[in-house]
Amino acid sequence: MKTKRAFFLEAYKLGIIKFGKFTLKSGIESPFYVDLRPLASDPKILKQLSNYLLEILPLDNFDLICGVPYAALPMATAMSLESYIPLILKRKEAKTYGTKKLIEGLFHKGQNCLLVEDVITSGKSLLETIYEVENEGLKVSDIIVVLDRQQGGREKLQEKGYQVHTLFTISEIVKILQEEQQLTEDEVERIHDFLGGHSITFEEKKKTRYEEKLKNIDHPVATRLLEIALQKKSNLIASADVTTTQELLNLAETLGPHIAGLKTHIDIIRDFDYQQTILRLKDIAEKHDFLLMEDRKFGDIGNTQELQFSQGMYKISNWADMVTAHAIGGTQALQSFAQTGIIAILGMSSKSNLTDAHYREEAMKIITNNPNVIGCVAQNQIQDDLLLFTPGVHLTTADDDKGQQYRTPEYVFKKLHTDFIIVGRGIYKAENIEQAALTYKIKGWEAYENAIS
Ligand code: S5P
Repeated sequence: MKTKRAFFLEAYKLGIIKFGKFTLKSGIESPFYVDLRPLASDPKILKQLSNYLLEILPLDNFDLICGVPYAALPMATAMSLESYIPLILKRKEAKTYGTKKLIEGLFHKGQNCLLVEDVITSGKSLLETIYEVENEGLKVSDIIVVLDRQQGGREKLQEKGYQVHTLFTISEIVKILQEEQQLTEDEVERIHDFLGGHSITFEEKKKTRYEEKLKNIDHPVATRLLEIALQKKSNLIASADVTTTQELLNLAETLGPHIAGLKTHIDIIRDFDYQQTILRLKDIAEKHDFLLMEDRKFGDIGNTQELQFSQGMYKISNWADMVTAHAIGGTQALQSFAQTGIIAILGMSSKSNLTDAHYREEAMKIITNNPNVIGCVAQNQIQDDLLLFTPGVHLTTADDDKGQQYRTPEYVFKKLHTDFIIVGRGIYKAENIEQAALTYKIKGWEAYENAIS
């Protein structure tokens, strides 16, 4: 069996939990909405689910299985099929004719019946079912629940002496989704406030305008980048992941008028030559007024980084306006880049990366210590006195087959409050690269304007 986490992520794709603003039956506004019924529409998932549920139960204790109508009925049926424990069926209302039975199937008094429930909130509907099942002379000792919304139901039932087993709690799920970068920190905070019984607001904080950022950030490179963005109405940084000097220069020349910056991986250029590659690139950058970001992602001790930055054939220190660097080497290591603007790698866009919340928190302490760090590469909101650069942006959000995860410009400006989008294949792999760059420029700017208003 796959891990519980992998199973959840697959099931999540069926749309069983939604995040946003929902009014519950009780009138309360909730930041999430759970409906596990779609699980039954995917036989493979339903079968797997029943096995996960059976795994956590003391199966020898039960003579019968009964689902709380309706959502848990298919789950109870699947569990019965997998475990050979006989199923009984509880009606929502007793028949008004014939036997007037409330419970259907074969059973006799004194048997112990396992109850199955999809979601437990206050526990009220479960208590009703328990009462009705017990009324037929059956015994209920255990209840299995797929998802505990953590709103007191479980405790209430346990106080009454019932053993409640749960496969997932909402906190567990929120943690998984946060780690998978499916939820923003704002959303997570709101959910925790809600679960903690605190009042919540759904107003999203507006993104800070570039003009405001200009006032808060005083590094000359950051200032320049923001000025270019405002003047060109472009927050686009094109990622030039091409492998020849000619392709690199062509991209720079064609995209130049539409971009605020060009991001290079200079070590992938096969025919690199300082004169031919760098001096010409520099000229184009000057002509079209964009900045150069060398995405070297430094990650060594200070002395080595200093050498990698200024020596060798690339001589990055001579030409890059900005460089990317990991904070992993610590505070002093991050001081290797003189006055060049540092973009610290805080969070990565690739699947199963190690930049979790703890890593980011520790990295942030190192980053904020360094006056040359002008911003971060990240997939979450960051503080306002830094610029946020977000790669993994594409208009269609299907991931690639090497772990890259994509989001739309709309999403990253609205949810992450990004300042600059970094787009690679969405542009340089397009049939018409200039048209593609223009599209990303316009979409990026529209998304920015929507996020600030
Ligand atoms: O977390 C990251 C950090 C970076 S800098 N994820 C990324 O994808 N990048 C870089 O952004 C990556 O090295 C590549 O150059 C670019 C994304 O390219 P795309 O083709 O997937 O848009």
